[in-house]
Amino acid sequence: PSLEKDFLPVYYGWFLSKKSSENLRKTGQAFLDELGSLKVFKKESKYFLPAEDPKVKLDLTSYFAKRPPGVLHCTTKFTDFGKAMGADEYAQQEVVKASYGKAFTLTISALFLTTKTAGARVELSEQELLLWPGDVDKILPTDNLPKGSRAHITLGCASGIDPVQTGIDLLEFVKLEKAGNKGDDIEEVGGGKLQYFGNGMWMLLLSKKIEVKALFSGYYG
Ligand code: ACK
Repeated sequence: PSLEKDFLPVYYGWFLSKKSSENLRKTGQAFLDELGSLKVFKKESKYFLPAEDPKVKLDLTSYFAKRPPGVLHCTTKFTDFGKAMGADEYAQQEVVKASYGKAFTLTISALFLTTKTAGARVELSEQELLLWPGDVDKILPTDNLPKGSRAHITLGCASGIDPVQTGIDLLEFVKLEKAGNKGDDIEEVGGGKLQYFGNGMWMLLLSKKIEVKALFSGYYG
């Protein structure tokens, strides 16, 4: 019995390099600034405004004021110090042990926001998918979505919202895509094609995907 078994992290994931993290934060900020200034967005901004006071000026930066501290990350498995379902099984996989402390390149294909969260959608490579848990790509037990559907980097959360919501929101987009609701193609903007799925759900498909460097590791609270 090794001492290591007593050390399961809060979560496993890829932690962006300082530089990649700063760049992605800037890109996310630019997305909020641009979206917030668009007429199509303003027309639909009621989802982001308090019902009792819909005339207040919306500032997306202060709306998504809960931003992750430190470098940005892409969670693979939330293990909760070993208390979460499947935590041990995940940690004991050879590929997880062998990849621990290794650097990867993650590809970001889109940025999205809902009334609850703002995030970046991550497109995992075959090799990266080996580190993806089998049980996280669903909201309902009956959901059947491609492996890695949930892969994301949280950029910000609205007041009162926990970061776990970002992955759930992304799954909601994927479910809409799968149901054939591709999202209205709103317009070409700076970074790509902006899609609107209704109910305050926006996604920017990046014309030039972003690559970030990231270390596979664990986070200990
Ligand atoms: O933004 P995230 O992916 O969402 O990164 C944080 C990280 O773990 C630390 O809180 C994610 N997280 C929290 N709870 C869960 C959960 N139950 N399932 C999956 N991810 C979670 C959160």
